[in-house]
Amino acid sequence: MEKFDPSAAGVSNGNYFGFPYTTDESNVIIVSVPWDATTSYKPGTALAPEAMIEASVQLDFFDFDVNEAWKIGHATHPINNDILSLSKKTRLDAEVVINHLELGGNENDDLIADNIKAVNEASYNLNEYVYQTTKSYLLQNKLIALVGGEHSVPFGYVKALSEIHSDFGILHIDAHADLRDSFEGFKYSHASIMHNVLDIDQVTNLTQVAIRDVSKEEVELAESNDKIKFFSDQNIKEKLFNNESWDSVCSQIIESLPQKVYISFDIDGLSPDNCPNTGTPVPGGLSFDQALYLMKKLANSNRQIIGFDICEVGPSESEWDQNVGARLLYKVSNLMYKTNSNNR
Ligand SMILES: [Mn+2]
Repeated sequence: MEKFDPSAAGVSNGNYFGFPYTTDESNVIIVSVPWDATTSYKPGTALAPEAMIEASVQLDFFDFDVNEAWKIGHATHPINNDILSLSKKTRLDAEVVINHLELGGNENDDLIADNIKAVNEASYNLNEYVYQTTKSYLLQNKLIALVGGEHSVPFGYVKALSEIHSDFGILHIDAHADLRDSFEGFKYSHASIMHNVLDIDQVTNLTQVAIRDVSKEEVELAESNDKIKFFSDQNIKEKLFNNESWDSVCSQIIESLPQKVYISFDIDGLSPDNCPNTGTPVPGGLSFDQALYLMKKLANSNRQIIGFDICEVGPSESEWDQNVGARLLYKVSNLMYKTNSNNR
């Protein structure tokens, strides 16, 4: 392994954190998915991977929780520009549909049938790309951090994990429940990701945290499906206002999860000061520190973090959104490695 000085000035070499490591010599592979074809409100998250790479170079790499974390080996799987092009093209089809619906049209109108079909086919191909890419690294015993893109992107990754792990839970941090059975006619919409992964048998549990912008149907599904444990933002905050500690709330969240945990982190689960340019910002949410405390407590609970994604970071000129995203990416990558380091 090339020598890396974590205290030197950051190097812009196209890799996350400016690390010099190849995929072969690394334990954690960061896979970028520059995709925001179905975003309904503010597009732009397809450019998050590039922006997070740029912002990540100026981080300091000492981690209070993981000894010499920069030696773990974090490698960057190159950004696939064909995916970015497909996202742009698909977004044009999606916009025709979204505009039609916003003008009072119906999902079933013939006028937009071809556009919906094109979006669904492209999303299917995207899922295949993510599945193939992540599956090949999993077979090499690598850990993977997936960086979106909109929140539809982890489907292929969760599917690949389900072929390696016979049962696992998902810790889903998000302002939204993402439980819609398709949205605006799009089967693989950002608003349907958790509905879609629940169809995977190996996903035995879904623990949703910081949820605060939901439909009636989503709440009904959460309440009626035994797999789902629902920690709404309001419920969490009321506990805190009534003098329960954040530590105690974290224990309740973690106790709802099985031994193997996948983390799906929509950045809008955090308070909007951490992600002002995300696709669908919502007031409320977790502070950055609360989120990190939950991640650390999960890692220390004897559970194994088998993978994670960070989605919906909306790049900004100030670089603030991508700065927060990059720090979260580094911390969760390190904790994931720590919970797996006994068997590697
Ligand atoms: Mn969300």
